[in-house]
Amino acid sequence: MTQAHIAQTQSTQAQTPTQARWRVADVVALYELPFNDLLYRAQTVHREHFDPNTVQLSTLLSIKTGGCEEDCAYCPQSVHHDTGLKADKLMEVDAVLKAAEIAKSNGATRFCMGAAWRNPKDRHLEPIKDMIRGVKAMGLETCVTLGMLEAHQAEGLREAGLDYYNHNLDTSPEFYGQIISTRTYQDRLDTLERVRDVGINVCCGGIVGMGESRRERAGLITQLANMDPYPESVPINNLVQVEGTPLTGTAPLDPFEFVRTIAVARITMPGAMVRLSAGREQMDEALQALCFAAGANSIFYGDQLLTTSNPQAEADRKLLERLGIRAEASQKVEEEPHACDTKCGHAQIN
Ligand code: SAM
Ligand code: DTB
Ligand code: SF4
Repeated sequence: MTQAHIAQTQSTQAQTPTQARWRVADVVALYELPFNDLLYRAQTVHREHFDPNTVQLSTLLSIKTGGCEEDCAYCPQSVHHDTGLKADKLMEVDAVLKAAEIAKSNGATRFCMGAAWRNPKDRHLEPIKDMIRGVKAMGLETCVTLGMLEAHQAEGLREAGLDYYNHNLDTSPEFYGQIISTRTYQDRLDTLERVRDVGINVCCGGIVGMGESRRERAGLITQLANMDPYPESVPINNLVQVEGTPLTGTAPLDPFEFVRTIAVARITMPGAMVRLSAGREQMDEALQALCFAAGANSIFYGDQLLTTSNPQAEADRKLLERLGIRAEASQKVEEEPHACDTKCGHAQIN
């Protein structure tokens, strides 16, 4: 692909994001640009769509940890791997809301709740809907990731006011079989379609550093960018190697290749939140700064991801300050009760 073609495809994408289709070769061509050219393009696109000096702080909470029957090779929560992780049952609503209050008081504006399930049971969704209503009433953006969903379950989450559903493609269709055998790529696409159909924002990304090739990384980005429309939110995780998982010992990804992945995600999905997700604790500050320069505009904030650790909140605040990056401002919450059908007395969010 020529430079002009890249520019043209990019501008078409910016105007009509649901129509432009990317070929894997186009995305590989972006990866192959000289590093500075790639960053320049990503920065240009980023500035057209976002304030480049604002980053969203998102706090993650594992509301149901471990004991998952899926065999995802990267995941410490799978029963197929002996990682020594203790399985817990679903957290109580009050405990989750307390954690969200703390996240908010620390400056987070988004709260993501994750459960180690292949799919949720209907009876699990009732307390989860209360969690969503409660977190939303605090003025926090809500996201949950619970595994595969049926249509009526997606509808229930939408009724509870869920802002985003996270469900990752994780990698390219070609590499996928080496990572997960217990559910198919199509299963994931089906869940994403159900989420999209009910009008919940789609949060969908993947993991790099699992031993995939550059073409396979480009294959993941191509799949994401060609969704119609592309996801509103794209988490890019760098594999966190956990002892006992089959991927422990995988050769770490070249850090610049990680930055390139962020940049390519930004260029191909210009209006998406590109989230610098798992793996940040293993990155030094200069590398994280490059990720922001490449168009990442959200991080997980707080000392814990789901089961693994994340940089200390204080260290993150200092890093952002040194870079002149502001945290996204929180939403205003009015004092009057909203029309919650549980008569819970939650405040109304503007
Ligand atoms: N069980 C649900 C599912 O798989 O959709 C939700 C939770 S799952 C832990 C959410 C995502 O976390 C996975 O899709 C994967 O992208 C990411 N993840 C899990 N373990 C990881 C690891 N060790 N390193 C990086 N990302 C990881
Ligand atoms: C996503 O893409 N990354 C987050 C979130 N979505 C749920 C999860 C990262 C998990 C990292 C490994 C762990 O802490 O267990
Ligand atoms: Fe289960 Fe999700 Fe972990 Fe896969 S990634 S093993 S589905 S918790």
